[in-house]
Amino acid sequence: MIKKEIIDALNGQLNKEFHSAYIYLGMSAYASSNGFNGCAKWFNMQYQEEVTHAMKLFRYLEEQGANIKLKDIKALNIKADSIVDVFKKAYKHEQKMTNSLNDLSDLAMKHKDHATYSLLQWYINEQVEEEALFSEIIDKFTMVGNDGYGLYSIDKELGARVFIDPTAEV
Ligand code: OFO
Repeated sequence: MIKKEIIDALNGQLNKEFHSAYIYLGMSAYASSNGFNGCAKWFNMQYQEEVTHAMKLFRYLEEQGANIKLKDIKALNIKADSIVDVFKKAYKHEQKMTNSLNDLSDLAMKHKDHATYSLLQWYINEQVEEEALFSEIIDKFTMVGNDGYGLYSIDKELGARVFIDPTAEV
């Protein structure tokens, strides 16, 4: 039987995943309104990915017969100086998500909740990929600086992203 402290923490994480989706949708809007349509598409895919993260947690809570709480999602206002600044904020956000998942994993361990611990390892591995992805994009933008053709090329490359549901069973 899953413990109340774990359910509360997972409900908190559920809210953070939906909030992440919201953040990326906001970043997508920032990118499109600043002429980076490829980046807008890329952030829209990231938004969709975060929804799948949230829904994986949602299903787990359901399977555990836990009381699911859908809390308020904080309003947001993306302020950035440039497109690379947006990706830097996203990278920082992912680092915060990693810390949150690590704390949750510690909690599951403390309660000897192996099922939740095992679920959380999926998220933690996913975070390694996400952080690497953001860091790689930031490096590319840093490399081109303000060069118009460079920015255009990165935007085009990011716009080619195809959505793959990371939670889909293979
Ligand atoms: Fe990218 O954060 Fe979800 O887990």
